Order: sequence, then structure tokens, then C-alpha cells
Amino acid sequence: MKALVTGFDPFGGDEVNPSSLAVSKLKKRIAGIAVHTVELPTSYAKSAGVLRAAIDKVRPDIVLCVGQAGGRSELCLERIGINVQDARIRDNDGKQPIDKPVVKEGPAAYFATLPIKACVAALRKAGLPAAVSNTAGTFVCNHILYSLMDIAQDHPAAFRGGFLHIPYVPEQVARLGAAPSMAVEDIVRGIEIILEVSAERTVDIQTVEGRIS
Ligand code: PCA
Repeated sequence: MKALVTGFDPFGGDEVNPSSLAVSKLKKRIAGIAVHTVELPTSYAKSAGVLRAAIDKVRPDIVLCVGQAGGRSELCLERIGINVQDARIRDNDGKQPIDKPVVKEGPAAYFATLPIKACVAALRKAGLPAAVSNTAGTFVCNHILYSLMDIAQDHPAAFRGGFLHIPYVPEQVARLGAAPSMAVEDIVRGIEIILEVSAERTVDIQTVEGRIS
């Protein structure tokens, strides 16, 4: 079993991105899974190409992309990527697309294919705050979740994929001011648990994680 885990480089004027901080600390082998990592640029134009090249090279069974969601307090397993690019800020190429599709004439959305509810349950059992999220936003993280699942549609090597949005790390909140944060060690442990659960099961559990808003 092989896993590819990606993080993003810092964006929006920040000095670090907790996703690449955490991904760089992953062990090369977790519960029998060979773990490969790559950093993606926070760029609408370039990120999906770097991701596809890594998938072509590694030929993983599982792909987990990780990105920062400043302001969130939990490890958020994203359910869905939508075919929309609508940027509130510029990406690292200075681009700010408004209401553009990720893939012209692609489907409106793709679901992640990792067992997100089983992952959330296992994370909570390990004492880590976790949730199913029904929106990855409309910035580069949503773009990469949509692109990942679009690549999965016709890639010669079958893989399952998903996206994890993570809170700030404490050093960012020390600079930026009041917001929730999570220690990088806890984020690393969370990623390990997600990989273990995703390797173990292809079918998700049925638990109540729905939200009214
Ligand atoms: N978070 C951004 C893009 C890169 C990252 O780490 C997002 O949520 O879209």
C-alpha cells in the first residue's frame, strides 16, 4: 500500500503553512503504508500539474491533500470539491479568478472517496477534534480537491483520494492574534490516523455528521 500526502506552501503573506510543516514531519512508513510526500504551490495554474506528476511517479493507492483553513478549530475531512474558482485573495502567482470553473465543462462537483466519517470517528477516539466539512471553500484547496478527483476519473492507476483542512499552528496565532490553533504534532498524528483508517477500509461508516448550516 502506497500513500501520497501533499501540503501547500505559505500564501497570503504568511511565513509558514501548517500543512507543509506537518507533511514534512511524516514518517516514511506508517502501519505498513509507504508514505510519499510533495509540496504543492498555492497556485491555481500550477498546483494540479505538480499533483498529477507526483501521482504519475508514485502511483499511490491513497492520496491525501492537506491545506490550511485558518480560523477552523478541528481537523476537517472535506466531503466535496466543487467546479468553482472564486478567490478572495490573490494566489502565489498574483492571480485572483472570479467565478471560473476548475475544469471547463467538468461536472459540478466530485465527492472525496476516502472514508471520511470513519476517519472523523477515529480522530475523535484518539482525542483529536475532528469534523466532516461540506465545503472546502473556493480557493486553491477546493481547486486541488476537485482536480484530484478529476485526475482519478481516468488515471491508469486507480487510487482513492481526499482532502484535509487543518487549523493554524500556535506560532501563527502568536503573530496573527486570536484564532484557534492545533499543535503540529497533533496534526501529524491526525494525518497518520487518516492514512491508517483509509488503508483499512474502502467503505465508510454511517454516522450522523450532517449539519443544518
Ligand atoms: N489553504 C488554502 C490554499 C492553500 C492552503 O493551505 C485554501 O484553503 O484554499
